[in-house]
Amino acid sequence: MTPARAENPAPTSTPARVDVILPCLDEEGALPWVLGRLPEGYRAIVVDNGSTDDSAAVAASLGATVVTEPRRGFGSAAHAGLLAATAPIVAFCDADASMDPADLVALVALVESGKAGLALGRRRPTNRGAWPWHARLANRALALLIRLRSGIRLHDLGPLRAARRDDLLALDLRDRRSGYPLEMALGISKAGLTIVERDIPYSPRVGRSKVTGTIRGTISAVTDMSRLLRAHKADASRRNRRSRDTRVVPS
Ligand SMILES: Nc1nc2c(ncn2[C@@H]2O[C@H](COP(=O)(O)OP(=O)(O)OP(=O)(O)O)[C@@H](O)[C@H]2O)c(=O)[nH]1
Ligand SMILES: [Mg+2]
Repeated sequence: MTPARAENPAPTSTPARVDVILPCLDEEGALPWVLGRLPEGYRAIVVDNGSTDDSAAVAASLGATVVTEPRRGFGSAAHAGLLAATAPIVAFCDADASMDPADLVALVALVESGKAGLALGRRRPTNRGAWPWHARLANRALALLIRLRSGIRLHDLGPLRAARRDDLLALDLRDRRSGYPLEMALGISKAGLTIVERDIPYSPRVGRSKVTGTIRGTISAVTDMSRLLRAHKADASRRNRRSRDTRVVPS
């Protein structure tokens, strides 16, 4: 399989403070606004995941680092971006203009100050068109399932997020589809790091909806995540049993 490839890495003289990974599948219409909203000192890494439009050329012309990841899937694209990142803090943002990269500043501050191991943007829709009812319902059910199966209390496994690059690499994430954001949250929590949420505005995307805008996409995302949660619960029970079995009994 062809490995991910960085096409125009950032100049080495000005290392970025934050690398922003933007998984991208046919987002040429949204990229100009998204890339224009990046805060100072943040580098855009656009991971082109087999776009058939001009996403890669548009991103490169606007100064973004473009990584090509031919293996399809949100997790594939996100992970290729993580492997290409070099800044101490990495952030993730959808490339569809549904969220504002400027909102990353608050999330990055939480990570830099040590208050969060993983800072998540909790999506607050700006109007009724921003988040279809089935996606909102699925998200609520997922948050409840996460709480029941893992004890992690969060409202939204939002795609806008920030963490330390080294912490994420240490998780050795394996999911390459929609389960990637959940696997990250479960891994961060298992590593004893704190997850913090902050509200962020969520607007209607630019361009055609691919995942949550379709019922099929939502079902496939929920299936991926349920599988991960089952595995997490089984792993936690195994670890509990093992620690009970190996407990030293005082004589
Ligand atoms: N769906 C999908 N998105 C990908 C893929 N690779 C990269 N992406 C990008 O991942 C980001 C999130 O995907 P979206 O299509 O916005 O998914 P979503 O926000 O759940 O749903 P919609 O915005 O309603 O489509 C976007 O920037 C996509 O362009 C992939 O294989 N599938
Ligand atoms: Mg979207």
